[in-house]
Amino acid sequence: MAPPPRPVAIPTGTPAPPGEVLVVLGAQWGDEGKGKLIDLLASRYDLVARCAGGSNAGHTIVVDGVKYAFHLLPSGLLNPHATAVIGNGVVVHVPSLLSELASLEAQGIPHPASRVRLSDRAHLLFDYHQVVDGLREVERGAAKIGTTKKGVGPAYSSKANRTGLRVGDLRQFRAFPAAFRRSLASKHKRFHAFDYDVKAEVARYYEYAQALEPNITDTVALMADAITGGERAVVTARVDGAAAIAPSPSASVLVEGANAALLDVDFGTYPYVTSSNCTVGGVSTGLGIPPRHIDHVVGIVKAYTTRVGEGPFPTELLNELGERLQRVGHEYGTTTARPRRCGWLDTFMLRYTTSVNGYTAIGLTKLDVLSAFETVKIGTGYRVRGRPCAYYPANLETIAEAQVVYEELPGWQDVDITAARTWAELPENARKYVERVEHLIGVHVQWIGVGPSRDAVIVRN
Ligand code: 2SA
Ligand code: GDP
Ligand code: MG
Repeated sequence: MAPPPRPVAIPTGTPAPPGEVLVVLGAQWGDEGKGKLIDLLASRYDLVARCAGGSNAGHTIVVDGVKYAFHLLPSGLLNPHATAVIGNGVVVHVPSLLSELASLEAQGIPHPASRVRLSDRAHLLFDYHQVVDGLREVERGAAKIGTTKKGVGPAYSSKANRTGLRVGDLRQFRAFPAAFRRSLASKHKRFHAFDYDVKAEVARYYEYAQALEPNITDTVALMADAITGGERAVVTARVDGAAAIAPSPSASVLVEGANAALLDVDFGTYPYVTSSNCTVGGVSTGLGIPPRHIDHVVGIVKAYTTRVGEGPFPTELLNELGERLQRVGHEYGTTTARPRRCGWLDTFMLRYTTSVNGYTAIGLTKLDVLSAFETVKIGTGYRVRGRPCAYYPANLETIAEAQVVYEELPGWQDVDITAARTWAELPENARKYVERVEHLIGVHVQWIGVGPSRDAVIVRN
């Protein structure tokens, strides 16, 4: 049993000190409500950054009744003073990026395009990657993964195969058409020459190259200046023997995880995962931030569990209770509008993702949705063939056959908690649920979401 958590409060009102790095990560199978908490915290940070994934991600933020949907851009862009960074670990579908920027501009977000810095090392995700994503799913048949068909898997394949093109390649456009044809050729060979208008695609990319030129940056250098600016200046001073060198400007950084721990290509329920590292390691590989500079890791946990796509889900409720969670929680994909599978909270799984990500605090979201139940259950462990599992199993068949051990707690049925803004305003049974969850995970719950809007949150220090 984990010891009771020791609160480590992250200040919320004051600006973050220069050089501070805070990471927000999904702790389950995604759609935990990361976007909303990121929006809440973003006003403290100078840089808001994405480190992994692509436009498969979907974050919804509601401000004054207006909905904003983010896919490829960091949700922190809603903070009008923030600069958004798309790191080298992201796979970038340029038309999606441009249309997302145009929608945000149309919704009145101040000059979003001029606030984006796009890594020259990030890989390009082309339309043909999306075509291949669909073809691969068809080929898998009953064993399909249930991808978003946004081309994310095939784009990371091109990267790992070393046939990919990077954002920086747009800058040497003379070499681009041949490299593009070479990259496409391997997919064409594999999938028997699907229809593709190469000439038109190359012409479009010529236009994109002009449009994006002001945004393309060495974001590794940008991060180094932001985080270790002062330190680097001291080292340079020693090397040069110069007496005084002005330190490079430091800035604070909020890193936004996309997708979630159980969708991580290494730690998730492989092969029913996405193709990137959406756990804390992806922050270092996807932005060039050294691990020792990460100050806070906030895990976002939905008060129950959801999953989109295929794969095992031990606490899934394939009954009226699951349908109720889906209906009350409006559990439909932000990117594809697919219904999300629903079930009780699984703290055995959360202890596993805590061990991988090392959360320093937790944001527990959608507690209001549980007001629809007379009693609420928490999965606390798995038993396989009568024996308790000590660690989260790697093997999918083992996860699929696991019997979940549950605790049942009295609920706070029909008490509307959406107007609560303090801990004391929550019904006693809701407080007991939160306390039990934090005890089982072993990490302090600092934020509690009680509704979709920006202000519907209780901050506990
Ligand atoms: P992919 O497209 O290759 O990354 O799909 C692989 C698996 O990862 C899951 N996945 C997601 N799960 C939850 N939310 C995601 N984003 C959207 C949202 C999803 C949507 O915010 O609602 O709109 O459907 C997301 N993106 C990828 C996916 O379901 C596969 O299981
Ligand atoms: P993300 O991918 O983790 O950013 O999450 P999504 O945006 O895909 O899905 C979370 C959904 O829950 C969004 O529609 C949010 O507006 C909504 N949401 C976030 N926090 C809360 C909450 O505390 N209560 C309720 N009822 N909805 C919430
Ligand atoms: Mg989402």
